[in-house]
Amino acid sequence: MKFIIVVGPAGSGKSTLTGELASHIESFGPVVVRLNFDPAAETIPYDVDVDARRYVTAQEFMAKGLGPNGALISAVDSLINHVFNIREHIEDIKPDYVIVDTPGQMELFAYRHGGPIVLDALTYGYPSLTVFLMDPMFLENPSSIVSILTLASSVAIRLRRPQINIVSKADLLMPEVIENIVERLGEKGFLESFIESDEKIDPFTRSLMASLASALYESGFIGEVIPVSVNSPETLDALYGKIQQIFSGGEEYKYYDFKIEKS
Ligand SMILES: Nc1nc2c(ncn2[C@@H]2O[C@H](COP(=O)(O)OP(=O)(O)O)[C@@H](O)[C@H]2O)c(=O)[nH]1
Ligand SMILES: [Mg+2]
Repeated sequence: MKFIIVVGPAGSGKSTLTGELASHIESFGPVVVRLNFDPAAETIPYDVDVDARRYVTAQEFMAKGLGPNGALISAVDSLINHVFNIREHIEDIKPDYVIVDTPGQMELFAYRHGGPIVLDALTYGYPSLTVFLMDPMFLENPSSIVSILTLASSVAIRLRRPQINIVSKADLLMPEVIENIVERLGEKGFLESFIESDEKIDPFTRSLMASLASALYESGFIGEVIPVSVNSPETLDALYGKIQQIFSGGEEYKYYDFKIEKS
């Protein structure tokens, strides 16, 4: 059993990808559990196999007087009391993969303690990796790219798992943007020269961005970024291939160093 943890900002396409990737993997034979791990989810675009809301809902905490954000944080924290039962439920199904659909409030995973602790308890003893979704709107300019990659790196630091960074909803991107930006993000010096080309950035911000970009590249964090659209089986296949490649590495698996060698 292997866990694929789907993380990304609200609306980035996590739930849609959970459903479509599960069906895509199942078409090759493996058994996949779709785990809704969002206690505040209202509508879910796939048939949930195991649902955290059976144990905890954000609504319960709102009924006690918390606002929506506080209620979600408390609900995720209190999932720790139910993780054992959720694991038992999953283990009964004996899946090959579990796809974990998480809430979009990034503070849960990038800054707070509760998110990583609950995910560690959920996946304890099993291989797991993170798929981080970046919405196409974050590719519009160098500032957005550097800031979403920095957020992605915060998640990697907190979740401490191999991480695949993808651009979701790739069908919404012009082919030129995929070819000239997305597919080149992992090339040495690409992001720095992209930052350099934006004349509207003041020198201080430019220097900070260039330093971040270079650190993220040198550490291996900005490597291949995979464009994925749920409307394109080829892109789902590319993602599934990367997932299999990481899991097949066993103890030696790469964390995220997928640097692109320029040919
Ligand atoms: N065009 C397009 N839209 C998508 C894709 N994936 C998700 N969406 C849309 O993006 C919106 C947010 O998706 P959702 O899965 O609910 O995002 P979540 O909040 O991260 O779980 C929905 O309207 C989806 O239909 C995709 O690959 N292509
Ligand atoms: Mg969702």
